[in-house]
Amino acid sequence: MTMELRSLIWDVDGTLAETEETHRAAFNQAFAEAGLSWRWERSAYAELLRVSGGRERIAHFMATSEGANAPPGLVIAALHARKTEIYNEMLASGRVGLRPGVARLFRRAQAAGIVQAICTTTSRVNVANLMRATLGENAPDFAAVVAGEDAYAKKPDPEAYRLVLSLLNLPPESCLAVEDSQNGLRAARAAGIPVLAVPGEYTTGDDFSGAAAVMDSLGEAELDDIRAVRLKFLRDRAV
Ligand code: XBP
Ligand code: MG
Repeated sequence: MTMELRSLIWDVDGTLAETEETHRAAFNQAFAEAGLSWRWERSAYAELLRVSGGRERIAHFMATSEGANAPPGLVIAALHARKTEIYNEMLASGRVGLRPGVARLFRRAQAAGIVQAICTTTSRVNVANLMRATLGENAPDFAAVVAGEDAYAKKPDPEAYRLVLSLLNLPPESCLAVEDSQNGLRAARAAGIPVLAVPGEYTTGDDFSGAAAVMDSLGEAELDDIRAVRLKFLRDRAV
């Protein structure tokens, strides 16, 4: 068993920041601009979030919702590309901040030589702009960033996490993934990675069985607490 924590692998949406209300607003603005009468209210969006990935979410909505008939010629990729532009304008306006404790743990991990990586379903540009808008020059040096465009299958499929592990060249049990959702937890666990779950505003009701620990917030967490979560998980599994 690798005793030392080698890498923290961070999910983005819901984990680093409560971004989903901004994603939702961006989807709705893109729909309105395209002349669509679709509007995703909060309760409907909570259901739609079970489908990870914005393009996949739109396709699922079109396939399953009455009244979601698209006009001929509607291209989901183009609609989603416009949503991404709007989302990034919203990020640049400073409306999204990091969740409590995230910036401190970034700094602590970097100082301790723990490799940090990103494993997300959202686009690479969204990750870069979230970091720019929140931490600017002080964003950590991520050793790997695997984003929505890098994997064929999105979470809960483990493909993105497996890709992170191969880029880091680390065994799964030497890492800890930090995730806010059941989809993310399942993806990381299927890749063999212990998971610290930090449910967010849309995911408090998710089933986190299989997580090494569940914390409401990282606001009070120190690096030793994070290390202890992984070690306890590995020890419990070994007996
Ligand atoms: C959560 C998601 C994303 C966002 C929307 O990603 O499922 O799809 O809701 O982003 P994470 P896009 O893995 O970071 O929790 O529209 O860019 O897909
Ligand atoms: Mg998430």
